[in-house]
Amino acid sequence: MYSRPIDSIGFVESFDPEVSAMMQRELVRQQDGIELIASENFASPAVIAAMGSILTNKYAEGLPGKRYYGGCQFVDELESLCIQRAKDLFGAEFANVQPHSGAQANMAVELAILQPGDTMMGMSLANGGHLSHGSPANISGKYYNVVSYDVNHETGLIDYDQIRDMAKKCNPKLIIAGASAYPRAIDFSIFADIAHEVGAVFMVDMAHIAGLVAGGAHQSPVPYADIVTTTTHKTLRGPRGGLILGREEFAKKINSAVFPGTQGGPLEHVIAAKAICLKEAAQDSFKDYAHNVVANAKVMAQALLEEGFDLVTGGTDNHLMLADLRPMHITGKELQQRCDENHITLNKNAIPGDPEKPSVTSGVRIGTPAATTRGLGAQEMKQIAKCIAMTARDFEGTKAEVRATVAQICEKYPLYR
Ligand code: DSN
Repeated sequence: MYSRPIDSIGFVESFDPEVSAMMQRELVRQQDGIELIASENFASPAVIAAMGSILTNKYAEGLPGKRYYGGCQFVDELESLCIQRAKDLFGAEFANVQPHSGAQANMAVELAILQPGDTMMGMSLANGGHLSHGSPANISGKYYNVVSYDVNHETGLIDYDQIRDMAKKCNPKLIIAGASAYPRAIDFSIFADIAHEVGAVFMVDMAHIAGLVAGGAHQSPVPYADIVTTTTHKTLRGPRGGLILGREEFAKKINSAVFPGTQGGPLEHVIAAKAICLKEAAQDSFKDYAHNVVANAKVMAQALLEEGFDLVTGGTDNHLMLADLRPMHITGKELQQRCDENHITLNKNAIPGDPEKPSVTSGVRIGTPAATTRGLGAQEMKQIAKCIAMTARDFEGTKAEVRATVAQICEKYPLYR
């Protein structure tokens, strides 16, 4: 996929060979390796071109038609188009497309809904949640009273009854659903019921699954949640950034919480790229892509199980899986490093109840969004699972064979050439 040249590196070279050489090395790393980081993807040349455009020159604090600077007539058109595309794609009443990232989107929602010290619930980071869902290390954990929920450590699954009990006890003003490392479908209707039972605002962070939602490969949270946040660069395959969707009644508060609450000038070049990615995600071919991501993940999960890996929850419903490496007698840190050396990129990841520290971990997270964009299918998923198993079991004895397999797959599915 994307078999056309990326010209920007060559263009930079004439002005700054040092930076250009670094960009070139990163391009070759992406081309010559297999990308399995569940939160990464390959943006289209049009998305990349918009990000590297003259739109970066414009200041535009405020919203379309209500800016604090002159000369905003064209970025107004652009941002309005992006807002409309976001609302249309996800069926939302309201959209703010300015958040610079998913964490900024979440921070803005928390600022809009909560006062310092108010209670919120979110999935703990150690169990697959996200820093911005109330980690003590994040502003969300410092400013608000956070009651975190875990997954069941035996099954690896979300325990909705336990969350309901916790919510009834702590009476949160905000409940967040959504995860960075949860391999199963999340039932947003149950979460919505719980939130309504306790009078909480219900927010879903769908960053990881936004592309699956857009493509109809995961239940949409939009009909159930009051507010939905997402990044645009994961399964949605757009530029690095965030956006917020929601019910109209929250629009004013959220708009003020984004600007001036937590951000200054919006990145109109990134907003242009978001508009392009939202158009791409509305195409029929994107539906195929989203379903292929899930199909590839299922094949990869089955192949890993056959290779002797233990998977948290026993498999996957979405784009990722979490391998518990304890039966293989290797840590997440060690397997990540060995895979890096074999040009397979994945990340160490805590498993529920992990006895290892976060910098080591007993697991790895494996995702199929980027490899699927590149065109890889079931046959390659099986080959890659075998490569990961060989890397875990006998790194030195198999590295030549693994690297040859990776090179052959990368050659067959060119990227940005
Ligand atoms: N860093 C992202 C991930 O890898 O899931 C979450 O923001």
